[in-house]
Amino acid sequence: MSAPRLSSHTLASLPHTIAQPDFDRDRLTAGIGHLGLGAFARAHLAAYTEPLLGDDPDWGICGVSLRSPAVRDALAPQDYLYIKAERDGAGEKLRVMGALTDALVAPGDPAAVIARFAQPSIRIATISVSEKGYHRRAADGALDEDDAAIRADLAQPERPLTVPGIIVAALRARRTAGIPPFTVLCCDNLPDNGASTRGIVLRFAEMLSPELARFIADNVAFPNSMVDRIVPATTDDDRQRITAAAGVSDAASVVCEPFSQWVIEDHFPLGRPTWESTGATMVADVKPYEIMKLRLLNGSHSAIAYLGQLAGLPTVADAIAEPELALFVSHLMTEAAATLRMPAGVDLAGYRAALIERFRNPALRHRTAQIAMDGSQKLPMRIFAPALDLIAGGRPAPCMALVTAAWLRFLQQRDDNGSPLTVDDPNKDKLLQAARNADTPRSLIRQIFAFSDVVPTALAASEVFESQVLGALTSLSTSGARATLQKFNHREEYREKHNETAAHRLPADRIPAGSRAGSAGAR
Ligand code: CS2
Repeated sequence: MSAPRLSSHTLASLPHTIAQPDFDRDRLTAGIGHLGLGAFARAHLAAYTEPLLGDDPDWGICGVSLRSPAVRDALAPQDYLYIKAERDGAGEKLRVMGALTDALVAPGDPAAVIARFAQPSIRIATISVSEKGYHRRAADGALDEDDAAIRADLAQPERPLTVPGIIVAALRARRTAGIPPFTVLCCDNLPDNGASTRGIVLRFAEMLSPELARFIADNVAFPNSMVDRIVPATTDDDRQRITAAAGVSDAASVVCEPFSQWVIEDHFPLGRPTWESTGATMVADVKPYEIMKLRLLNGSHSAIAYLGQLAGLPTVADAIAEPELALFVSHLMTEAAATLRMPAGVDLAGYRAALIERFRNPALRHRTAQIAMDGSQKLPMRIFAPALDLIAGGRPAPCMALVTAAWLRFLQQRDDNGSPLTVDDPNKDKLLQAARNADTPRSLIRQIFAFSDVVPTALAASEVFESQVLGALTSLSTSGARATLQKFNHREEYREKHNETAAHRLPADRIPAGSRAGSAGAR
């Protein structure tokens, strides 16, 4: 017999071991409009907000899907309830989440999204749409004005489907109605993510009306934030396991690690939930934390993803269990750490060690193929930016070069056993065309490095970097990922550096305040 569906009506039948919303959901109003209702927001933003709703029911979340109705269709019959499963080697903790008030789908009815975001009760517009959802030129962060979706929104600004299109239309509607603008809070892995979002929104607005752009520039806050929680795509196995434990079926479950972190610049003119009381850290300057996370966590993730894909390793945990790959990640972190300037009080050595433990989480099936997606959007900030910092400072960047080479090799769509690999990337057509045209490793590098929207021209022009990438790519092509890592890790310079980790310890003794395992929304 199939299990009944999770909903307000079936909540009472759940085992007591599964936590439930402890506030009156009928009193909720949406104070947050969220663009991008994927698993990440349901496991992160919602987890930090949920515990506050008993005291302050005005901060419910109205979610908007920007592409398909699938998540709305999964949530609507469940009264927008879903189960969050935090998992690690010690076990699994389930919690029914009740912070969502409703969900809209932009492609079905963009006008409804604008109308909703124009309501005075919405005071913050949060966004998690992944890197490609901003339609930015990855190498310099500017709005990609030639992007087809951006052009379509500029042609029909009252029916927008992109992030800048929706934000600008909603801000315009509020202004016309005399309602003060909401704060825009980016929750994606972009450097200076608030400022980046502001740049994109302003450029979009400017192309419609310079006067509107000036209004936004003068009146809308775009605080920066650093978000962190590993949330792999939910699998059928996850759903079956959760159904078996809960006795109800849930088409919108999310599975995540216990760890989470949120560092937020405290600039919310219309107010905000007291996120600091659920574990977020409010600071004046988020940038060092963002760069640390992008270069250490996400940079390592991309390394694991491409090398793992080449070596036939399906998950992050499989990959990090390979000693040579783990050693390489440690070298990569050392190289990246040399580009960071952290405030006193941040223990980078502790942060790095915690990352390796998180990558080892045996209870998450975080697929290397998932992280390998959208490389042209991710590598610029994770790998190319630190590489450029190093090269510009006259230092070599051999680990960054090796990750770049692994990505180029991945674009050839064969792993080390000759099995096919799938490239999923908004720039896929031109990247794969270039990869097919290239008949030597050098020509592959040159063709991809010629895309100035992806690879910063200053990095592409570096002979030192090109020759490091060439060495690594030649080795990956002839000997495969494992042999390349083996050779690379045991180079003289690394043998000398093995005992040097203490040199990267900065003044204090803690991971940045606010980072903690398992507390967000876990009560
Ligand atoms: C990952 C991130 O898929 C990816 O590119 O690197 O989604 C990563 O899991 C999160 O940023 C962790 O906070």
